[in-house]
Amino acid sequence: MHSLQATDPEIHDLIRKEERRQASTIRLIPSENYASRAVMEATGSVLTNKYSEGYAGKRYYEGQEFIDQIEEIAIARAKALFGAQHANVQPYSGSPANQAVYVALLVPGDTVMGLSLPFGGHLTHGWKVNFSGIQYRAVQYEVHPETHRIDLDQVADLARRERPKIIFAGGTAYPRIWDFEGFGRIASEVGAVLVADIAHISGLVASGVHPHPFPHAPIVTTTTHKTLRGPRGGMILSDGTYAKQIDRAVFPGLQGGPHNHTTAAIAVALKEAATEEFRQYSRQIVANARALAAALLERGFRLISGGTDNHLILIDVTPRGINGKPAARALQKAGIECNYNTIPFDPRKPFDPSGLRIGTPAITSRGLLEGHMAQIADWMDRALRACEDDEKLAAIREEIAEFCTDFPAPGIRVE
Ligand code: DSN
Repeated sequence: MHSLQATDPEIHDLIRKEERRQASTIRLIPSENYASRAVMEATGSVLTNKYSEGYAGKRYYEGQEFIDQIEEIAIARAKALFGAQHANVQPYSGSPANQAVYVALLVPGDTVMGLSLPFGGHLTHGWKVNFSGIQYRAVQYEVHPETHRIDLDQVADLARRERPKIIFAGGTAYPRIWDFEGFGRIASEVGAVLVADIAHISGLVASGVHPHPFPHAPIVTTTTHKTLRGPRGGMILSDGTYAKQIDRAVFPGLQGGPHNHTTAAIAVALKEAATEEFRQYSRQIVANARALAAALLERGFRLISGGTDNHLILIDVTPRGINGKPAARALQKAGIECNYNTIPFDPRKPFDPSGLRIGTPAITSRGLLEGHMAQIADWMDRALRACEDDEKLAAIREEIAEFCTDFPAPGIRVE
């Protein structure tokens, strides 16, 4: 990054520091990953210079001969990887992708249904402070009070009572399999459109490690940077039924020019995700999460729903005499990055909740295997026992930095 260094040493140095931070810590935030060098090269290309409002063959600016090809390649790869009839690769990220679905299918005031945010849903599935809960009539399902799993009977009762036009299946802190087939049956019964938001699990779905939302959900939304390991972006995939409405909602309904550099990087990530190597990576994410969950249980951690089927684990840390926020801070000091999170029926506030959310996509990208998970659980256990002791936390951080040198982070060249 010589040009950046010469033009803006301040920003250059901060990026270098962030690079070293990402390389020398154990990153357990389940929505984060390490994009490949190839993905980042596409993101950092001249495509950022170009405006392309519209869609291939129908743009409002000249000079689209290469941009059109790039977007068409991204669309073709998305359709092939997910078995979709239609793909829109222009949404700027997951929230705009979901917003486009609202604009495509609903008018303000219509009823939508989704998993409540504090129970593991997403802001855009009808949470009260989000556009989805402000402009639409949102009804929210929760998880079962004992199993902490989604209870399809409860979902069906709510859907029959409230008759939503859209039902969202998907979330950000749900460690179990989504039964898209079961959701599809409920949606059909009440005349709702099922939207599967697979942002967290799209890499797992693409690899066949998590059940597929097609044909149960006609519309599937996703980000591209989580388990899919692409650039920060979004996509809407569908069975084609609502293709025109979706395209119109993204542009001109909500967005202007697509981020062509992101579109190209999405195309690269989709090519990477279509390989056997990526399928193996996805299987390893889940194997690592299961091994990490088992190692945490052995050390007395309380896991929501008792474990995991996917890439993430939700921990109630309060039985250890600590809350989520100070626990996340202590782990951060020890070189383990995660986020504090609400747990189902959390008696505490979202900004100071009872839980921690962790996951294995990023560490699996570095090549960590099941055998390494006991070590991570051990560091977490030690860090939470020593949460007031900065010296002990710093010592763990050093051990972790040393450990990380054996597992180079994809996309990062640390000098
Ligand atoms: N911010 C994402 C996550 O961390 O799960 C959801 O949008």
